[in-house]
Amino acid sequence: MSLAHPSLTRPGLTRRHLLQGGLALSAFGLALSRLPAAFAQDAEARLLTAGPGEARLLEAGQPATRTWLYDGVSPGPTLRARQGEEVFVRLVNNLPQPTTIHWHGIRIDNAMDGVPHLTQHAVAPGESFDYRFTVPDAGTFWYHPHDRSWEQVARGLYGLLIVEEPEPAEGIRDFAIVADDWRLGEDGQIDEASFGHMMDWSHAGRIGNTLTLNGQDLLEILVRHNAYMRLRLCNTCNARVLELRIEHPGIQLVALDGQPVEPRELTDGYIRLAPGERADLLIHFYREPGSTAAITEVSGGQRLEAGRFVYHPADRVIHHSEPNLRLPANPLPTNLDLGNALSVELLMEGGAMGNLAQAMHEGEMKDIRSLVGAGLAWSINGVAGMTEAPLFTAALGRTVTVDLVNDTQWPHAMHFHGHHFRVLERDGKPAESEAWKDTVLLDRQERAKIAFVADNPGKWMIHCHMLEHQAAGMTSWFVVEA
Ligand SMILES: [Cu+2]
Repeated sequence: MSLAHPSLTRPGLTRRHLLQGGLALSAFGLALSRLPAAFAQDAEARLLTAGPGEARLLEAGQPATRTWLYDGVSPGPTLRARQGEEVFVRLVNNLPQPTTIHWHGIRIDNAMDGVPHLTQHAVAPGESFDYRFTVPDAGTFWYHPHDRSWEQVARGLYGLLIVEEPEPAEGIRDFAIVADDWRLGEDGQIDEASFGHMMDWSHAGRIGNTLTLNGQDLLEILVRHNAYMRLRLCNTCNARVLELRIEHPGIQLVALDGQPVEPRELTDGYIRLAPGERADLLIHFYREPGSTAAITEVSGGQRLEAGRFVYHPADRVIHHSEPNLRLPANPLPTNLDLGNALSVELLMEGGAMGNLAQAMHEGEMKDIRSLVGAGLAWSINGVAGMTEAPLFTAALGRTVTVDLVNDTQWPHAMHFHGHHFRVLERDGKPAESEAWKDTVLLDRQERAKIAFVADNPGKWMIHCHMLEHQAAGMTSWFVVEA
């Protein structure tokens, strides 16, 4: 029931183990002589293998589902690192198509951001790629492919990257829930026929029919009376905006998108998470032994029980001192110089029931009919898909404000790479939350003004995290000068 937590660094790893790792890699067609120099220097790469596998997503007695997985498990292994440490992961691609890994929410070295055609070549089947970067912020992050992510994420490729604070809180259990909605056929297998279907791409995206928490149909988490838990939630759905309710009183929200927030109590245990978003919660299980608390999903207008906390019938926890989850701030650049900001407008158009008549694509103006023919349905500032030139270029250290305008009939979860931003306004009014985010949900016809300090040099994606919208044109990029 609980996620495996293999450590990223393996102190016990010896030279002999590394050699064996190298030999294993050569079986995939990688000549030993082509291994990077770092490998020969006793560096400890953690292998992470993407490949076909099976997952038991459904209740007992139902067939296993053929999926694509990291290291054969769903969700992929939870990677853990200490804040400021180096992460060194060797992605081995055993998939039948190219792939990459994007480390969502990590303010990363641009070369490690995992975006094909922008920061690296996609990793061909049978090849490997070394991701090596430091993690500046403590918090809850995740990893997933950035090549054909609409297919690869839907098939099960994702996992958490948890960055621990220098001094983890004592007396608080750390637990993570990865939520995904799968689209399965009657046979329990992934509905492959609907991949790339314009109906999904031009509407809400690929909405699944089977919700799992940690790859399980009904997740049961055993807790004890008086226990405290830091619960890390992550929405890895392709497109569903999850509306979760934890039916337990007194739940505190302590972080969003990996960044600490001023703790506040959730109303009725309700939290809404767009694809890609994370929330860290603090729960004190103070009900009586034997109690249960359901975790439900209500976005479809129905109360679907996806998991539950089950109190041990007798056990109680005794604390010698009251646990306190006070998360220290991360070293974000928070000094927004709004007076001298680079101001950018980002207009989102298109989709079903939208008014997009034409858009630029690959340098040509195309009408909606030919756009749809090319699998496109959305535009940013009148352009569908990636452009030669970036949307904007910011000098290093410059504050950037972006006015996001959702002129469509659909919600969009806009994700910025390499930076965290603050939402300053929604529909012209000051935003309620002072959180630092990497993804912001805009409801249909909503506007938001965000701001960040462009302090991370490189080429960075901006895209909708409804993965079908991204694939169908809602994607762009910006440059931060070195
Ligand atoms: Cu979207």
